[in-house]
Amino acid sequence: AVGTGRVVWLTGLSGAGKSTLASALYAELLARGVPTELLDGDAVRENLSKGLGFSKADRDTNVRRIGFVAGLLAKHGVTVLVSAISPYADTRREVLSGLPNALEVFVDAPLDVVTARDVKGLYLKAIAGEIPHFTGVSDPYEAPEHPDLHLRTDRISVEDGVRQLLEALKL
Ligand code: GGZ
Repeated sequence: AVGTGRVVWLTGLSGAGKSTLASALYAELLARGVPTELLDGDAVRENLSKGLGFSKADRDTNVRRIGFVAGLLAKHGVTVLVSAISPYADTRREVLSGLPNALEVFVDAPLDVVTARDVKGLYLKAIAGEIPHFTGVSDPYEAPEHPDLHLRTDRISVEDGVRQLLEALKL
């Protein structure tokens, strides 16, 4: 029988580098022949969570759906990389504690850094009041207190982040 796959849950602000790290790790795991799937916030919200907004209830629903699918995949030996803001500590704890083999990874860059990067121009709009309930600006982000891995993406490279993730996975 196949073993249980790992779940790597990347949480952090928009623009902190969750998707970048997840896709780089995904490519590396595929190259090594590890069966891997990527559940990325953006893609999930276009499909599995289409129609959900950014209230606490909707974010929690989104996070629980991702956790449910991650559990199904992991049960079949697939390593699952989740990248979603998942801002609420209680909901993360609930979902992660239901996954037997999960790592909580805090993808961390300070608000002033992600605001300065503003890859998609969302922070500018959020600060101008054009996006209500924007995480870190007008909506909460509850950082993990004891993450399995804490990556400061303003201080390390993507390659370094991937190395640390592989190490955390003992790969
Ligand atoms: C936060 C928002 C918002 C608001 C749209 N708050 O950096 P992005 O653009 O590409 O990724 C963000 C994504 C957040 O979706 P998640 O599923 O990761 O969030 S959660 O886990 O909280 O359910 C961002 C964009 O959607 N976006 N409006 N108000 N991010």
